[in-house]
Amino acid sequence: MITKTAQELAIPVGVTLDRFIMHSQSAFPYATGELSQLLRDIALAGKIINREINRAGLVDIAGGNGTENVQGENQQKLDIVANIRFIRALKNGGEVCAILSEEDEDIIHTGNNHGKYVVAMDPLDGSSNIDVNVSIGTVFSIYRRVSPINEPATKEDFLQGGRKQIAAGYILYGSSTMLVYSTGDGVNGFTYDHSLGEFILSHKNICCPTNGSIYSINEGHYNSYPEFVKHYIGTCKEKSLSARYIGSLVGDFHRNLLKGGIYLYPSTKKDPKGKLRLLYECYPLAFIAEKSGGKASDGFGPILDIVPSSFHQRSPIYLGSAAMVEKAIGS
Ligand code: P6P
Repeated sequence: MITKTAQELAIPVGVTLDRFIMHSQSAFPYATGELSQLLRDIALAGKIINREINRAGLVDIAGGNGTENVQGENQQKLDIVANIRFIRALKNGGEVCAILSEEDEDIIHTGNNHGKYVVAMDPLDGSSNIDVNVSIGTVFSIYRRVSPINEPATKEDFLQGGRKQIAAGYILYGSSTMLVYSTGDGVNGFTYDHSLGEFILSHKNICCPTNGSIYSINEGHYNSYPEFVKHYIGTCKEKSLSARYIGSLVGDFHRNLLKGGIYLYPSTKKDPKGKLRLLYECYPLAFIAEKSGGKASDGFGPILDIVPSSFHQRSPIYLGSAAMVEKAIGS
């Protein structure tokens, strides 16, 4: 039984992430602290990656790594660093029994078979923007494992479906570094204060505006979009909406979440199933969108209702302000 929601606890802006997590945990009398610790572990990895990214222009850590990931995409050096840092932080934290990463084909077993949770993540999305100093981000999704405790995690732990996420969020490495997450009770944003080395509550109970004046899509792929998408783009132009697309999902999503807007990545000839990955990009951002009053669809139904079949499957996505998503998909 929940006595009070985190929001009702009237936690003031300005508190540290640690204190916020502690207050929020007190709203769940039977919480045993493992999820709280897991969130701290993610925040720690974010602080470390933030430091690496800020040094990227100064040390030989930017640019391509000369390797490809499971997606066949050129890995950036920071992709590798971010992947290693997150895996290490989650391993050392002890709460996670396994990880699914965009950078690795298979499940990464942490050895913590007593851990109750699994994490699916894109350690550094938009990393091709690193060399040109455009915002990039980490996206993560947390599930309670369904496989037996004290045994290795199984693929079923990761294929539970979007509605089974118990928490999800992202870290945006931009003009400031922000952690935005939800454990199901509202969405809250924390801005990293370098002088304190702490994430500070700066955006309490984020609500995605029902409508907005920003649409985010790569119009370079226009000719290969489905007709309903071409029609929607036309209506955006008729209404003189603002086209904002930085080629970095987390940055585009975060702006639209705060100001109102829609991000669209439809199926294309190159990516007939869409480009973005369901388990560690679409599901977590759909979770954040829905928990803040927005919507996320694959063009046919809610992203969170898609039944997953494989770790790295892709999906079209229409994500952001509810009224704009509904109009885009013609519902
Ligand atoms: P395109 C980055 O590679 C990414 O996954 C998202 O961050 C971004 O929104 C999208 O792909 C950009 O793809 O085809 O427009 O270059």
